[in-house]
Amino acid sequence: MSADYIMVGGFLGAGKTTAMLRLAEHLTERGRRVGLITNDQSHGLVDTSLVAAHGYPVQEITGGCFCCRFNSLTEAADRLTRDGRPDVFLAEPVGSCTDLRATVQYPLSRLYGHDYRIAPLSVLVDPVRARRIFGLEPGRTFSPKVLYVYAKQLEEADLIIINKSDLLTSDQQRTLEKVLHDRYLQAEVFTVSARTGANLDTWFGRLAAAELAPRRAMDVDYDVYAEGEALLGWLNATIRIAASAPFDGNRFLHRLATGVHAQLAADGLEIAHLKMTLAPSEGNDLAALNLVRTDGEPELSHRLEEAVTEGELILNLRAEGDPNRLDAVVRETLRDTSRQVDAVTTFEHSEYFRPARPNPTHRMATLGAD
Ligand SMILES: Nc1nc2c(ncn2[C@@H]2O[C@H](COP(=O)(O)OP(=O)(O)O)[C@@H](O)[C@H]2O)c(=O)[nH]1
Ligand SMILES: [Mg+2]
Repeated sequence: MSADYIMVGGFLGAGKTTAMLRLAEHLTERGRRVGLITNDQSHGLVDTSLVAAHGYPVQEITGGCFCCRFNSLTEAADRLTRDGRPDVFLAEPVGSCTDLRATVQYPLSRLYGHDYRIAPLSVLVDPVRARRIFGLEPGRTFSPKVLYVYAKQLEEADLIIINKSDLLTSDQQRTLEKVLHDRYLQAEVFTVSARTGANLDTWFGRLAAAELAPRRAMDVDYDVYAEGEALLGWLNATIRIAASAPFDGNRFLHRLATGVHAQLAADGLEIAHLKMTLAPSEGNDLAALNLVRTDGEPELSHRLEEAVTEGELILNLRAEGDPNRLDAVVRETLRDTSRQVDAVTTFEHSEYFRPARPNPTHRMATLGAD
Protein backbone atom coordinates (compact mmCIF):
# COMPACT_ATOMS: atom_id res chain seq x y z
CA MET A 1 0.00 0.00 0.00
CA SER A 2 1.37 3.39 -0.86
CA ALA A 3 0.78 6.56 1.18
CA ASP A 4 0.98 10.15 -0.03
CA TYR A 5 3.99 12.14 1.13
CA ILE A 6 3.26 15.86 1.03
CA MET A 7 5.92 18.44 1.87
CA VAL A 8 5.05 22.06 2.51
CA GLY A 9 8.18 24.22 2.54
CA GLY A 10 8.78 27.95 2.73
CA PHE A 11 10.74 30.43 4.78
CA LEU A 12 10.40 30.85 8.55
CA GLY A 13 7.03 32.36 9.47
CA ALA A 14 5.38 31.91 6.05
CA GLY A 15 2.50 29.94 7.58
CA LYS A 16 3.54 26.32 6.95
CA THR A 17 2.22 24.92 10.23
CA THR A 18 -1.04 26.85 9.94
CA ALA A 19 -1.53 25.65 6.36
CA MET A 20 -0.66 22.04 7.20
CA LEU A 21 -3.27 22.02 9.94
CA ARG A 22 -5.80 23.23 7.36
CA LEU A 23 -4.69 20.57 4.93
CA ALA A 24 -4.91 17.92 7.65
CA GLU A 25 -8.48 19.03 8.36
CA HIS A 26 -9.37 19.03 4.66
CA LEU A 27 -8.03 15.51 4.18
CA THR A 28 -9.58 14.15 7.37
CA GLU A 29 -12.99 15.42 6.25
CA ARG A 30 -12.51 13.37 3.10
CA GLY A 31 -11.85 10.19 5.02
CA ARG A 32 -8.05 10.22 4.84
CA ARG A 33 -5.90 9.34 7.84
CA VAL A 34 -3.15 11.90 8.29
CA GLY A 35 0.11 11.83 10.20
CA LEU A 36 2.22 14.95 10.59
CA ILE A 37 5.98 15.29 10.76
CA THR A 38 7.63 18.41 12.19
CA ASN A 39 11.30 19.16 11.95
CA ASP A 40 13.91 21.39 13.55
CA GLN A 41 17.59 21.72 14.30
CA SER A 42 16.85 21.08 17.97
CA HIS A 43 13.98 19.75 20.08
CA GLY A 44 11.29 21.58 22.07
CA LEU A 45 9.09 22.72 19.19
CA VAL A 46 6.12 25.04 19.34
CA ASP A 47 4.90 23.47 16.10
CA THR A 48 4.73 19.98 17.59
CA SER A 49 2.79 21.16 20.62
CA LEU A 50 0.36 23.05 18.35
CA VAL A 51 -0.23 20.11 16.04
CA ALA A 52 -0.68 17.75 18.97
CA ALA A 53 -3.14 20.20 20.56
CA HIS A 54 -5.27 19.85 17.42
CA GLY A 55 -5.39 16.11 18.01
CA TYR A 56 -3.31 14.91 15.05
CA PRO A 57 -0.68 12.20 15.43
CA VAL A 58 2.70 13.89 15.12
CA GLN A 59 6.33 12.88 15.07
CA GLU A 60 9.12 15.39 15.56
CA ILE A 61 12.44 15.02 13.77
CA THR A 62 15.09 17.01 15.57
CA GLY A 63 18.84 17.48 15.45
CA GLY A 64 18.95 18.58 11.81
CA CYS A 65 16.83 19.11 8.73
CA PHE A 66 15.10 16.31 6.78
CA CYS A 67 17.83 16.21 4.18
CA CYS A 68 20.58 15.62 6.76
CA ARG A 69 18.49 13.13 8.72
CA PHE A 70 16.92 11.38 5.77
CA ASN A 71 16.56 8.02 7.51
CA SER A 72 14.71 9.59 10.40
CA LEU A 73 12.10 10.74 7.89
CA THR A 74 11.12 7.20 6.94
CA GLU A 75 11.48 6.08 10.56
CA ALA A 76 9.04 8.81 11.62
CA ALA A 77 6.60 7.59 8.96
CA ASP A 78 7.02 4.03 10.25
CA ARG A 79 6.31 5.10 13.83
CA LEU A 80 3.19 6.97 12.72
CA THR A 81 2.14 3.90 10.74
CA ARG A 82 2.48 1.67 13.80
CA ASP A 83 0.15 3.94 15.78
CA GLY A 84 -2.53 4.96 13.30
CA ARG A 85 -1.73 3.72 9.78
CA PRO A 86 -1.96 7.12 8.06
CA ASP A 87 -2.45 7.07 4.30
CA VAL A 88 -1.06 10.57 3.97
CA PHE A 89 1.97 12.10 5.63
CA LEU A 90 2.34 15.87 5.87
CA ALA A 91 5.90 16.99 6.48
CA GLU A 92 7.07 20.49 7.36
CA PRO A 93 10.76 21.07 6.72
CA VAL A 94 12.85 23.62 8.62
CA GLY A 95 12.14 27.12 7.26
CA SER A 96 15.80 27.83 6.50
CA CYS A 97 16.17 24.66 4.46
CA THR A 98 16.37 24.29 0.68
CA ASP A 99 17.36 21.72 -1.98
CA LEU A 100 14.51 19.48 -0.79
CA ARG A 101 13.82 18.13 -4.25
CA ALA A 102 17.29 16.61 -4.65
CA THR A 103 17.88 15.64 -1.04
CA VAL A 104 14.44 14.49 0.11
CA GLN A 105 11.84 14.10 -2.62
CA TYR A 106 13.91 12.36 -5.29
CA PRO A 107 15.61 10.00 -2.80
CA LEU A 108 12.23 9.17 -1.23
CA SER A 109 10.77 8.43 -4.61
CA ARG A 110 13.75 6.46 -5.86
CA LEU A 111 14.41 4.46 -2.71
CA TYR A 112 10.86 4.13 -1.34
CA GLY A 113 8.71 4.62 -4.42
CA HIS A 114 6.62 1.54 -3.56
CA ASP A 115 5.76 2.93 -0.15
CA TYR A 116 5.08 6.57 -1.01
CA ARG A 117 3.57 8.72 -3.71
CA ILE A 118 5.50 11.98 -3.52
CA ALA A 119 3.32 15.06 -4.04
CA PRO A 120 4.54 18.21 -5.82
CA LEU A 121 6.68 20.54 -3.72
CA SER A 122 4.72 23.49 -2.32
CA VAL A 123 6.63 26.54 -1.10
CA LEU A 124 4.73 29.06 1.00
CA VAL A 125 5.41 32.77 0.91
CA ASP A 126 4.65 35.50 3.45
CA PRO A 127 3.55 38.31 1.13
CA VAL A 128 4.72 41.21 3.29
CA ARG A 129 8.20 39.71 3.54
CA ALA A 130 8.19 38.87 -0.18
CA ARG A 131 7.07 42.33 -1.32
CA ARG A 132 10.07 43.81 0.48
CA ILE A 133 12.51 41.23 -0.79
CA PHE A 134 11.38 41.76 -4.38
CA GLY A 135 11.49 45.55 -4.03
CA LEU A 136 7.73 46.11 -4.33
CA GLU A 137 7.74 48.11 -1.12
CA PRO A 138 10.38 49.52 1.22
CA GLY A 139 11.20 47.88 4.52
CA ARG A 140 13.73 45.78 6.38
CA THR A 141 14.90 42.47 5.11
CA PHE A 142 17.75 39.96 5.53
CA SER A 143 21.33 40.09 4.30
CA PRO A 144 22.23 38.67 0.85
CA LYS A 145 23.30 35.17 1.87
CA VAL A 146 20.07 34.59 3.79
CA LEU A 147 18.23 35.85 0.72
CA TYR A 148 20.15 33.31 -1.37
CA VAL A 149 18.46 30.55 0.64
CA TYR A 150 15.11 32.31 0.33
CA ALA A 151 15.38 32.52 -3.46
CA LYS A 152 16.56 28.91 -3.76
CA GLN A 153 13.45 27.75 -1.93
CA LEU A 154 11.29 29.41 -4.57
CA GLU A 155 13.44 28.19 -7.45
CA GLU A 156 12.73 24.55 -6.66
CA ALA A 157 8.99 24.90 -6.02
CA ASP A 158 6.37 23.18 -8.15
CA LEU A 159 3.66 25.25 -6.48
CA ILE A 160 4.38 28.70 -5.06
CA ILE A 161 1.69 29.52 -2.54
CA ILE A 162 1.37 33.17 -1.60
CA ASN A 163 -0.23 32.90 1.84
CA LYS A 164 -1.92 35.54 4.05
CA SER A 165 -3.96 37.04 1.19
CA ASP A 166 -6.09 38.62 3.92
CA LEU A 167 -3.22 41.10 4.45
CA LEU A 168 -3.12 42.25 0.80
CA THR A 169 -5.05 44.69 -1.32
CA SER A 170 -5.99 43.25 -4.71
CA ASP A 171 -3.35 45.46 -6.33
CA GLN A 172 -0.62 44.25 -3.93
CA GLN A 173 -1.67 40.68 -4.63
CA ARG A 174 -1.57 41.16 -8.40
CA THR A 175 1.89 42.75 -8.46
CA LEU A 176 3.38 40.07 -6.20
CA GLU A 177 1.82 37.28 -8.26
CA LYS A 178 3.31 38.83 -11.39
CA VAL A 179 6.83 39.06 -9.95
CA LEU A 180 6.79 35.45 -8.74
CA HIS A 181 5.24 34.25 -11.95
CA ASP A 182 7.83 36.02 -14.11
CA ARG A 183 10.82 34.91 -12.04
CA TYR A 184 9.88 31.34 -11.31
CA LEU A 185 8.58 30.07 -14.60
CA GLN A 186 8.68 26.44 -13.47
CA ALA A 187 6.06 26.99 -10.79
CA GLU A 188 2.32 27.50 -10.65
CA VAL A 189 1.46 30.43 -8.40
CA PHE A 190 -1.58 30.40 -6.09
CA THR A 191 -2.71 32.97 -3.55
CA VAL A 192 -4.47 31.72 -0.43
CA SER A 193 -5.16 32.55 3.18
CA ALA A 194 -4.53 29.71 5.62
CA ARG A 195 -6.20 31.90 8.23
CA THR A 196 -9.50 32.64 6.48
CA GLY A 197 -9.46 29.55 4.25
CA ALA A 198 -9.64 31.64 1.07
CA ASN A 199 -8.70 29.66 -2.05
CA LEU A 200 -7.22 26.76 -0.09
CA ASP A 201 -9.36 24.24 -1.95
CA THR A 202 -7.75 25.24 -5.26
CA TRP A 203 -4.28 24.57 -3.87
CA PHE A 204 -5.30 21.34 -2.11
CA GLY A 205 -7.02 20.13 -5.26
CA ARG A 206 -3.87 20.78 -7.29
CA LEU A 207 -1.75 18.96 -4.70
CA ALA A 208 -3.93 15.90 -5.03
CA ALA A 209 -4.02 15.95 -8.83
CA ALA A 210 -0.51 17.05 -9.88
CA GLU A 211 2.63 14.92 -10.01
CA LEU A 212 6.03 15.91 -8.72
CA ALA A 213 7.66 17.44 -11.81
CA PRO A 214 10.51 15.15 -12.91
CA ARG A 215 12.87 17.98 -13.94
CA ARG A 216 16.56 18.12 -13.07
CA ALA A 217 17.10 19.60 -9.60
CA MET A 218 18.61 23.09 -9.40
CA ASP A 219 22.28 23.70 -8.64
CA VAL A 220 23.02 24.87 -5.12
CA ASP A 221 26.22 26.44 -3.84
CA TYR A 222 26.45 24.70 -0.47
CA ASP A 223 29.04 27.17 0.80
CA VAL A 224 26.70 30.12 0.35
CA TYR A 225 23.73 28.07 1.59
CA ALA A 226 25.64 27.10 4.76
CA GLU A 227 26.79 30.67 5.37
CA GLY A 228 23.27 32.00 4.83
CA GLU A 229 21.78 29.54 7.31
CA ALA A 230 24.53 30.24 9.83
CA LEU A 231 23.73 33.96 9.82
CA LEU A 232 20.51 33.03 11.59
CA GLY A 233 20.52 32.66 15.35
CA TRP A 234 18.33 29.87 16.71
CA LEU A 235 16.93 29.50 20.20
CA ASN A 236 14.64 26.79 21.61
CA ALA A 237 13.67 26.88 25.26
CA THR A 238 11.17 24.99 27.39
CA ILE A 239 10.41 26.67 30.69
CA ARG A 240 8.27 25.70 33.69
CA ILE A 241 6.34 28.56 35.20
CA ALA A 242 4.83 28.42 38.67
CA ALA A 243 3.08 31.44 40.15
CA SER A 244 1.72 32.01 43.64
CA ALA A 245 -1.76 32.85 42.25
CA PRO A 246 -3.61 32.52 38.90
CA PHE A 247 -2.49 35.03 36.24
CA ASP A 248 -3.56 36.00 32.73
CA GLY A 249 -1.46 33.72 30.50
CA ASN A 250 -2.40 35.53 27.27
CA ARG A 251 -1.22 38.81 28.67
CA PHE A 252 1.93 37.16 30.01
CA LEU A 253 2.88 35.86 26.54
CA HIS A 254 2.14 39.20 24.98
CA ARG A 255 4.29 41.08 27.48
CA LEU A 256 7.14 38.65 27.08
CA ALA A 257 7.01 38.94 23.29
CA THR A 258 6.77 42.72 23.41
CA GLY A 259 9.83 42.89 25.66
CA VAL A 260 11.93 40.55 23.49
CA HIS A 261 10.74 42.36 20.37
CA ALA A 262 11.67 45.81 21.71
CA GLN A 263 15.20 44.76 22.61
CA LEU A 264 15.91 42.95 19.35
CA ALA A 265 14.51 45.91 17.41
CA ALA A 266 16.79 48.26 19.38
CA ASP A 267 19.74 46.03 18.42
CA GLY A 268 18.69 46.26 14.77
CA LEU A 269 18.22 42.48 14.43
CA GLU A 270 15.75 41.14 11.88
CA ILE A 271 13.38 38.62 13.45
CA ALA A 272 12.40 35.75 11.16
CA HIS A 273 10.03 34.08 13.62
CA LEU A 274 9.36 34.31 17.33
CA LYS A 275 6.76 31.79 18.47
CA MET A 276 5.63 30.63 21.87
CA THR A 277 3.05 28.41 23.44
CA LEU A 278 1.90 28.41 27.04
CA ALA A 279 0.13 25.25 28.22
CA PRO A 280 -1.30 25.06 31.74
CA SER A 281 -0.25 21.94 33.70
CA GLU A 282 -3.86 20.74 33.78
CA GLY A 283 -6.31 20.48 30.87
CA ASN A 284 -5.85 20.91 27.12
CA ASP A 285 -5.98 24.68 26.88
CA LEU A 286 -3.16 26.43 25.01
CA ALA A 287 -2.07 29.96 24.15
CA ALA A 288 0.09 30.57 21.08
CA LEU A 289 1.83 33.74 19.99
CA ASN A 290 3.77 34.64 16.84
CA LEU A 291 5.84 37.51 15.51
CA VAL A 292 7.24 37.19 11.99
CA ARG A 293 9.13 40.48 11.35
CA THR A 294 10.95 43.03 13.43
CA ASP A 295 8.55 45.73 12.26
CA GLY A 296 5.50 43.49 12.76
CA GLU A 297 3.38 43.06 15.88
CA PRO A 298 3.18 40.01 18.18
CA GLU A 299 -0.10 38.18 17.56
CA LEU A 300 -1.96 35.67 19.70
CA SER A 301 -3.31 32.94 17.42
CA HIS A 302 -4.70 30.79 20.28
CA ARG A 303 -5.92 32.20 23.59
CA LEU A 304 -6.24 30.58 26.99
CA GLU A 305 -9.79 30.51 28.27
CA GLU A 306 -8.86 30.68 31.90
CA ALA A 307 -6.17 32.08 34.16
CA VAL A 308 -3.14 29.88 34.75
CA THR A 309 -1.06 29.22 37.86
CA GLU A 310 1.43 26.63 36.61
CA GLY A 311 2.36 25.67 33.12
CA GLU A 312 4.93 25.04 30.43
CA LEU A 313 6.20 27.76 28.14
CA ILE A 314 7.85 26.74 24.86
CA LEU A 315 9.73 29.51 23.10
CA ASN A 316 11.32 29.25 19.64
CA LEU A 317 13.16 32.25 18.22
CA ARG A 318 14.91 32.59 14.86
CA ALA A 319 16.50 35.93 13.94
CA GLU A 320 19.44 37.14 11.91
CA GLY A 321 21.94 37.74 14.69
CA ASP A 322 24.10 36.36 17.48
CA PRO A 323 22.41 33.45 19.32
CA ASN A 324 24.13 34.48 22.58
CA ARG A 325 22.35 37.80 22.34
CA LEU A 326 19.01 36.07 21.70
CA ASP A 327 19.49 33.99 24.82
CA ALA A 328 20.45 37.01 26.95
CA VAL A 329 17.42 38.99 25.75
CA VAL A 330 15.01 36.11 26.35
CA ARG A 331 16.32 35.40 29.86
CA GLU A 332 16.29 39.03 30.93
CA THR A 333 12.79 39.67 29.59
CA LEU A 334 11.45 36.45 31.06
CA ARG A 335 12.86 37.44 34.47
CA ASP A 336 11.08 40.81 34.34
CA THR A 337 7.81 39.41 32.98
CA SER A 338 7.58 36.60 35.52
CA ARG A 339 8.37 38.98 38.38
CA GLN A 340 5.28 40.98 37.41
CA VAL A 341 3.05 37.95 38.03
CA ASP A 342 5.09 36.68 40.97
CA ALA A 343 6.09 33.50 39.16
CA VAL A 344 9.15 31.29 39.46
CA THR A 345 10.61 30.07 36.15
CA THR A 346 12.80 27.02 35.62
CA PHE A 347 14.54 26.28 32.31
CA GLU A 348 13.94 22.62 31.49
CA HIS A 349 15.67 22.84 28.16
CA SER A 350 17.49 25.63 26.41
CA GLU A 351 19.69 25.65 23.34
CA TYR A 352 20.90 28.53 21.24
CA PHE A 353 23.17 28.17 18.24
CA ARG A 354 23.71 28.85 14.57
CA PRO A 355 22.55 25.99 12.29
CA ALA A 356 25.41 23.69 11.27
CA ARG A 357 26.41 23.27 7.64
CA PRO A 358 23.83 21.15 5.79
CA ASN A 359 25.29 17.80 4.87
CA PRO A 360 22.60 15.77 3.07
CA THR A 361 22.44 12.00 3.41
CA HIS A 362 21.56 11.70 -0.31
CA ARG A 363 21.64 14.09 -3.21
CA MET A 364 19.97 12.93 -6.41
CA ALA A 365 19.67 15.51 -9.17
CA THR A 366 17.09 13.54 -11.13
CA LEU A 367 13.98 11.58 -10.38
CA GLY A 368 15.00 8.69 -12.62
CA ALA A 369 18.43 7.03 -12.51
CA ASP A 370 21.23 9.59 -13.19
N1 LIG B 1 -2.87 37.11 8.48
C1 LIG B 1 -2.54 35.83 8.32
N2 LIG B 1 -1.66 35.25 9.16
C2 LIG B 1 -1.34 33.95 8.95
C3 LIG B 1 -1.90 33.19 7.89
N3 LIG B 1 -1.37 31.95 7.95
C4 LIG B 1 -0.51 31.93 9.01
N4 LIG B 1 -0.51 33.14 9.62
C5 LIG B 1 0.25 33.55 10.81
O1 LIG B 1 1.64 33.60 10.49
C6 LIG B 1 2.40 33.27 11.65
C7 LIG B 1 3.37 32.14 11.33
O2 LIG B 1 2.63 30.98 11.02
P1 LIG B 1 3.23 29.50 11.10
O3 LIG B 1 2.19 28.60 10.55
O4 LIG B 1 3.76 29.23 12.44
O5 LIG B 1 4.45 29.64 10.06
P2 LIG B 1 5.66 28.63 9.74
O6 LIG B 1 6.85 29.13 10.46
O7 LIG B 1 5.85 28.74 8.26
O8 LIG B 1 5.22 27.26 10.15
C8 LIG B 1 1.38 32.90 12.73
O9 LIG B 1 1.13 34.06 13.50
C9 LIG B 1 0.15 32.56 11.93
O10 LIG B 1 -1.05 32.75 12.67
C10 LIG B 1 -2.83 33.84 7.02
O11 LIG B 1 -3.37 33.28 6.06
N5 LIG B 1 -3.11 35.16 7.29
MG1 LIG C 1 6.10 25.92 11.47
